[in-house]
Amino acid sequence: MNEAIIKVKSELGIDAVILNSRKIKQPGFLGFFKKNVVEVVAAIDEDYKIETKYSKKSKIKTKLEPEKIEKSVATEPKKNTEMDNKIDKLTMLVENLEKKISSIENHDISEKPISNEKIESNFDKYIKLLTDNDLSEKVSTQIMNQVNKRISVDSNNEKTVLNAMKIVIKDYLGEPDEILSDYNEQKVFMFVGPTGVGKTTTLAKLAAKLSLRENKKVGLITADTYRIAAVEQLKTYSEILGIPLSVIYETDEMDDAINDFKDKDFILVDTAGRNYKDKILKEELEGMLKYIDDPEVYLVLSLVADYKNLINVIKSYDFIKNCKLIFTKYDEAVTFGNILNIKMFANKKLSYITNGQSVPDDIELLNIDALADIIVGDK
Ligand SMILES: Nc1nc2c(ncn2[C@@H]2O[C@H](COP(=O)(O)OP(=O)(O)O)[C@@H](O)[C@H]2O)c(=O)[nH]1
Ligand SMILES: [Mg+2]
Repeated sequence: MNEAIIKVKSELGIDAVILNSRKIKQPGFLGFFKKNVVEVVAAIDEDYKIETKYSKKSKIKTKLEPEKIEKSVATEPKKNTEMDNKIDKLTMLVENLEKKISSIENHDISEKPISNEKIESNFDKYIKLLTDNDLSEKVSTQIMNQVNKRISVDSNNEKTVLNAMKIVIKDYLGEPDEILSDYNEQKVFMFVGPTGVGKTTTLAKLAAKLSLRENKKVGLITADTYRIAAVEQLKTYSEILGIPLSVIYETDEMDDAINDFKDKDFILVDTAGRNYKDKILKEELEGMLKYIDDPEVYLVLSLVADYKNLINVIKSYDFIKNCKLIFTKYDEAVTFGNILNIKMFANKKLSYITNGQSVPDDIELLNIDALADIIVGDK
């Protein structure tokens, strides 16, 4: 029975449910060599999106010739009704299954059959594939646990495993959010993030998209007055694009600036880079946000930054609820695992990726299919 349960687990995953089990007497020569065979019917409810060989509801029958049959399972209480009998058996099977799973999870190798060792070493192989692309250990393990629940991670089905990995990754990334041009009311977008990540450049790219490509009336506001060059930079874009720019020096000037742009479909607000550890950052951004109805905030992050740095940035901006993430400098980055690491850590929606300095061309909506391919090394 133990062997049958392990086989069920390795074929259908730990979510498999035992539907029925029975002992079958095998015919033998004059009653000799008769062996007890155990038949276990198990099923897994596949409401998950992954398409595997066990998609939909699938059942397998496992026949084994066990050397030992546990007494409790083998002895059938005679007085119970058939239903009670089945419930008792089922309870024992579930307990048994739980014991097996916990021994496997506790890496108790002595109890593991060969096939599970194989799964284990393959598991490590795929984890390494993911961590090589800078996915964190935690996220990589999470992905492989999801995969392992659906399909058996053995060496014969690498293509299937990679596909399942991609599906789990895409699921975790989620569909990216596009700046929509079909709002009924005026919409204000605010760009926040550390110094030098590309906020101003990204804002200019999106302003160009909305005004030149979609013929929307756009106004620009900048609150980044700490450097003359920063104002000049946006002023230049505003002149080239023919879009008005309003400069504010104090947070409460936001009110007037927004009112002056009553006729605009969209207002894009640039903010100061500032050291993200700076306490004034929160005061300043909150001070401006309170004048904006239903603002849409984009937190701009550079793909060149390392994981720890990105985590710190996310933490220092966590007072802004519902912001979306834009990743810049795709063209300069070597690995892209951080997009998923940060997505999982921050639980914010992804949106655009920028891939160069050219305004307005070097920006596109994140392609989760392409990213999933890259993360599993299937470029
Ligand atoms: N390679 C590369 N450079 C970028 C990208 N986006 C912005 N930059 C450059 O990064 C630098 C800082 O950009 P800026 O928009 O001023 O950053 P801000 O301080 O966040 O406003 C500039 O030299 C930009 O041209 C990108 O996607 N790729
Ligand atoms: Mg700037």
